[in-house]
Amino acid sequence: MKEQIEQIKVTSIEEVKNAKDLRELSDLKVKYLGKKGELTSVLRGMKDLRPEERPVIGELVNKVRDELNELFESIEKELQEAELARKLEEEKIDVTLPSNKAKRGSKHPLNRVIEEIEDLFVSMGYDVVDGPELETDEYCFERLNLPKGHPARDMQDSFYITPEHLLRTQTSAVQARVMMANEEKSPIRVIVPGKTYRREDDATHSHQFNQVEGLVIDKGITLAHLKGTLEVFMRKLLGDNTQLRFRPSYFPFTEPSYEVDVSCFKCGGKGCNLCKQTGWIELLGAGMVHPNVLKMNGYDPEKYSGFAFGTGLDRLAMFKYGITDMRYLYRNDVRFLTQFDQMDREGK
Ligand code: FA5
Repeated sequence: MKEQIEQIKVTSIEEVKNAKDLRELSDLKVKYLGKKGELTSVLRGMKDLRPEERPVIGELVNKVRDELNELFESIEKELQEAELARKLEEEKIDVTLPSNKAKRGSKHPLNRVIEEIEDLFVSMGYDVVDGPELETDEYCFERLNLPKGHPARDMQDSFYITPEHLLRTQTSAVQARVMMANEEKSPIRVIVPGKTYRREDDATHSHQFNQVEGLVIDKGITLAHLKGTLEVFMRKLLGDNTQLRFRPSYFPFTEPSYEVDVSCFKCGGKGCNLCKQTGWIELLGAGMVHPNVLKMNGYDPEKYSGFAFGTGLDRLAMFKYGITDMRYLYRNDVRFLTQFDQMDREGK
């Protein structure tokens, strides 16, 4: 048995010293010192020895075990240090190397137009507000004088989620929300930029597009205020020489209602391919807030009047930047999107 223990000692020391990594070392620890390890099984065999032999063998086993434990500890330390050194070497960062140049993004043309409009209206004392894109039938239509079954609902092909919920077809929905939320029924001056949705899809119509709504309610508001405001708005965005033309139209929530055209900023009104030789481009719906809408949303039409307008931001961006297909705005093509920094810099 003594020889067996000596043999275990020699081979185990040899193997432990040659362990390549911590995992191998831990396997060896199990092999020799674990519950079912070689030294432990020697101890178990002691019951078959003669009584006088037992203390001698016991002492020997304990000595070998202590030696082995010590060896394991020191080799473990060595391997840990080697492992750390290897990691440090591998994960070393050379901070003096030149960096990979981070590409700078550029602002989306729609956001450029939205920010320009917001800046202008905030400078005129307006608040910028928003509303939910998943809207109720009540706010998108009913509170705007479009009860269920009204034929003018057909003008806007809609995405209904339930019979009472739809993706809003117009930012006008927020008109009713702002009026209802104003408990004191005090004057209102807001613009509402935001996403809108209709079941349409071609070069000048997208299923998702953006509108900006304007709503002003106060005592003594007239059509002159609407005209003046839209003139400032369009001249700021499209150029100082822009002329406006009001054509009678129909929206259930305004009376009177207008389609507003702007003089073609490409040809100055002479006629070109952009304006289809008419000299005018249709850009806005607008009008004086219908007395029914005021009443339905808590404002007394005998005391208050107001104007509202709504314009498609995608179309504005197309005109401003000469974009020929609305769908480019939604394709995420970097080559397309990065052109506008330069255009804005050059004041185009
Ligand atoms: C309206 O949506 C009214 N809410 C506007 C309004 C507001 C009138 C306040 C009176 C008072 P209209 O359906 O014409 O009106 O749409 C307004 C603008 O949204 C259009 O001139 C157009 O620029 C844009 N637009 C409409 N449908 C689409 C579409 N599918 N894709 C892109 N732009 C669109």
